[in-house]
Amino acid sequence: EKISVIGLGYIGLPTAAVLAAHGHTVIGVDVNAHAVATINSGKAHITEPDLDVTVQSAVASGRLRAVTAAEPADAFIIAVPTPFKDGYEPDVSFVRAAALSIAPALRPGNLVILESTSPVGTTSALSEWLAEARPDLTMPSRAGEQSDIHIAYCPERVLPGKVIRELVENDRIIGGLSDRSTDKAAELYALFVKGLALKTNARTAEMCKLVENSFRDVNIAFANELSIVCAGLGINVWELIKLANHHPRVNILQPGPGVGGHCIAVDPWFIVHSSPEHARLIRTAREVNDSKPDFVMAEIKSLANRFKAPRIACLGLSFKPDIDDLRESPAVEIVKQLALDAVGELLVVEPHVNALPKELATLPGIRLTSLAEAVEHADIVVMLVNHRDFKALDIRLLTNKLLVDTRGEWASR
Ligand code: SAJ
Repeated sequence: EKISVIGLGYIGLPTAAVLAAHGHTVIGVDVNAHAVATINSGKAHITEPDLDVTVQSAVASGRLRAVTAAEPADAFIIAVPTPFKDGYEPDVSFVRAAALSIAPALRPGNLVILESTSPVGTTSALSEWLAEARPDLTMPSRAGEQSDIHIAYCPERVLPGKVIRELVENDRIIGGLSDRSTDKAAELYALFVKGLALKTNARTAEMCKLVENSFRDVNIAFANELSIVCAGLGINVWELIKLANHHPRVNILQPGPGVGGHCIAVDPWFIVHSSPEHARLIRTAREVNDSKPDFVMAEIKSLANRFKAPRIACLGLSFKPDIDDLRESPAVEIVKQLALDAVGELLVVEPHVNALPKELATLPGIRLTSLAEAVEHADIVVMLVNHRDFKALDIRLLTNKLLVDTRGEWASR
């Protein structure tokens, strides 16, 4: 079995490497020549625990090879980004580009799987794009007749930081455009997945992925809203949540500085866009989470006003603890706004990066430093990301400092 993975990013590369580790021949395809060269030299161009070693042995064994143009294979797995445009309209142009790139390589009997988070209907659009490019091949239909190509939607649901393990262990949703497509895709995942293969149709599978992340977003919004309400009422929200969660049917998530990453803050908009009048709760949750950084900023500013030349330690930049991913991070947003508003001297601590990201590096009054130095010199210490290193901080060092604790690390002790 020869499997081609289109898009060698946060999902595609680990998937390609894990398939190769299970003894399959994998061709990874990416338009980024630098990524392709890096992978062929046995390295990963993205950071994820255990990914480097998995890629290295996959390439060394000769089972994983990266290229910039699609080649014939038995199965194609598409894992390209699906961002949104202005007005929150999903942008599926990368899926279309991937479809057009594999079309010339398709042969009867091939299986095409879409893994990218996608608005409902994208798998069926994918089938139409392939049909237009290859009128000589028949595409699957629900009517059940035989087709040359099998097509299914199978969302990835791995958690950044645990990708290699979750790729193998998580249950998979498998939604084909025909029953035969669903079965074919299930056979493919059986090659490396230990979790269950849950079969459905493509539209339900597409919606399922969006719903999982929206569920989390709505629940985090509930926690974030509570944190703002409680601040006004003089109640410690962390203690409150701990107490409420003793109820057997209550499980409130943790408030934070906002919701980051490229999934939970994006996917709910796909539902809102497809059903703007009815997805009211989902939209409001997005707005609540998106506005949380402003609340944190206001809190920091009001403390900073007490000093002539405030020095502010900002602990953490990544979008969640113990990873180096700064994409869509509320912590970056908050630090950036503090710098733009010249609120004070900013001592930024982020043990997972060697330099400030570009958007921060050019701003005045901001520098990356060590935890010890930042805490020692700061008037105000802001906990933005509860990294392991920060949790281990001796709280006696914080005596006489003003604290803004967005993660409940100190406030909940
Ligand atoms: N967060 C909170 N409070 C919480 C939990 C999370 O503020 O109680 C914040 C985090 O700090 C972070 C954001 O939410 O900024 C998202 O973090 P996350 O750990 O909830 O999720 P992601 O974005 O790393 O991964 C999610 C996962 N989806 C779900 O848990 C439903 C993952 O399984 C998906 O595969 C991934 O999105 C994806 O690719 O869609």
